[in-house]
Amino acid sequence: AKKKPLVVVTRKLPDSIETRMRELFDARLNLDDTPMTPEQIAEAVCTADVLVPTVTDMIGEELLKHPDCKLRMIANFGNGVDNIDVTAAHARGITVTNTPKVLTEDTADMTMALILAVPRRMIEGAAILTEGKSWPGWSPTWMLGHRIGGKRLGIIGMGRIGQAVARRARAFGLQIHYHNRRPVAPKIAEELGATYWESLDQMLARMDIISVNCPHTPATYHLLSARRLKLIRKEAYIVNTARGGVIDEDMLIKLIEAGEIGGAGLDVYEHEPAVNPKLVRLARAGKATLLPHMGSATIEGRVEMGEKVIINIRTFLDNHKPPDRVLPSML
Ligand code: 8YV
Repeated sequence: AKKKPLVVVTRKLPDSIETRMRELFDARLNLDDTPMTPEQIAEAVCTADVLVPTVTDMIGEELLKHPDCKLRMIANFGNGVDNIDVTAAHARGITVTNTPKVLTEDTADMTMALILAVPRRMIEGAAILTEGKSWPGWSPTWMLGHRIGGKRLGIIGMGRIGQAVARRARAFGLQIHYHNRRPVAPKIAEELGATYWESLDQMLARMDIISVNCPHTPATYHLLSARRLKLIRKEAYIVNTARGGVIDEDMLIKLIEAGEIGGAGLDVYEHEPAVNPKLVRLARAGKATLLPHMGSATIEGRVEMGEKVIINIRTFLDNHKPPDRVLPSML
């Protein structure tokens, strides 16, 4: 019988996905989910035909340029591919795929949840009851947040997730503004009632809530730089469910501490899984709501991501172009 291609999966995946992978491939799975060390990943790159990494695995140029690298495909379990040097992979003829679309709605739900939770102080309020603090009882002036309806939401990155956020936000009465490399199709802009800002600077200076929904690429690293963060209004909130590296996190912290930005709702961080203790302090002071990278964390979503990975691998091994190829020109 023909030797099955070796597929190395770096993390534990849903059971149904692992079962299917075992049937289809010579699958080396990670059943106890201990993250692979850089050495183990380097070894995998030199033995596997296909690698299935996640956001926690850095697949850099050095690994891909290694003379013993025999990888033919990197089928990322995740939408964002900032963990992979796509250009280096491409230069070496390695196909890269991701798992778009199946996590759009889940990520948009979590973004909307933060857009609601931060101004309305939901997590702060919940903590009063669950962390054994004393509740003085209802009062007309206690635990007041800010109204959502009528406020201006500025979405940075109007791709699939940004648009799904806009759709939700519109139902909550927010005014939709966005910055993107180019405007969305007029039909979509009309459906979303969305105003395009070519200038990110100008948009930032006028928004009540800012939501980061763009990919992390070399071009968007610290897109919200120190200079741009200073343009944001004092009362405004920032929500980030994309990637921590899009925001200069140290400056964000400084500005919230100084009362120059109202607060933040974050699902992602610059140095995951480390979370800057200053952010935790801000959260305790009711100035930040922090989630541990849960944007796409639904059982349904993770199974569908796994199914996408399998389709991409099978199509590739059948010598066809996989549906979710990522090319350097797309970044
Ligand atoms: C996952 C994500 O948490 O797809 C992404 O870009 O951030 C999430 O779906 C993770 O990336 C899985 O690798």
